[in-house]
Amino acid sequence: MARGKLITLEGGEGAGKTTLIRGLTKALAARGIDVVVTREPGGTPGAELLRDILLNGDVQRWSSRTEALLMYAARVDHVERRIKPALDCGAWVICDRFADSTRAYQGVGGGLKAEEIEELRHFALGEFGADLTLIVDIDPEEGLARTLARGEKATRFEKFDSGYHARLRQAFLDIAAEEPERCAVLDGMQPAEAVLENAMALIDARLSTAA
Ligand code: T5A
Repeated sequence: MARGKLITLEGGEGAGKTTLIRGLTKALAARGIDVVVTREPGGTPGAELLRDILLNGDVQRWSSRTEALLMYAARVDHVERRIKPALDCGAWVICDRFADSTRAYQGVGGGLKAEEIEELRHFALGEFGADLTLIVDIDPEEGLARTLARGEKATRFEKFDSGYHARLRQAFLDIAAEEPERCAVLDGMQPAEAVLENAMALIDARLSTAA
């Protein structure tokens, strides 16, 4: 059986990743592809426990270094117990955030050096990585407004100041520019239907969708 594909979605707060994943899941399933949807931090029982302590509580609850280690502890559990087994069964895994979020949030946002995060990534994952990364780009003010409009409690990361969120946006765009073979940028300010259409066009161009 052919190995599945790993598609990761990245971007700032409220960019529309979860909404896009719903559309992608339907569109790919309609082609007969077995789709597994998951998220980070989280995706396994152990990683969801780590998600809870990472996202809730005081903004300064963890240093960036501790956050990076906890994100990677969750990620290793997720990759070993959920993502790799699904790929081995031929499923396409769509993951809401992955390693680029650590580069952006704990690296550029939190002040850790890119080399330190790269060492951690290599120790944790070796050569394992996404086949395609869709970066949903949005004005951070709009993204935060969308998340606040849902009326849910803000996560620790949403409480950081606007300068932090502007740096994150640029960090994701820089990652896309550094790795154009793996990454593509989508305009998240467009209506959700247009974002989905553009994402499917990229998938068709970059990945074989023959089930
Ligand atoms: N984190 C994560 C790190 O710091 N390091 C790491 O290594 C990792 C993996 C996760 C947090 O953890 C941090 C980053 C995050 O802060 P989360 O709650 O999962 O926390 O946060 P997000 O991933 O940002 O998820 P959100 O749900 O907040 O945003 P989404 O999924 O991008 O957006 P979505 O689809 O839920 O849409 C938000 C709202 O906008 C509407 C939707 O209906 C919804 O109400 N919407 C649109 N409106 C207009 N036009 C469109 N195109 C729209 N698309 C969606």
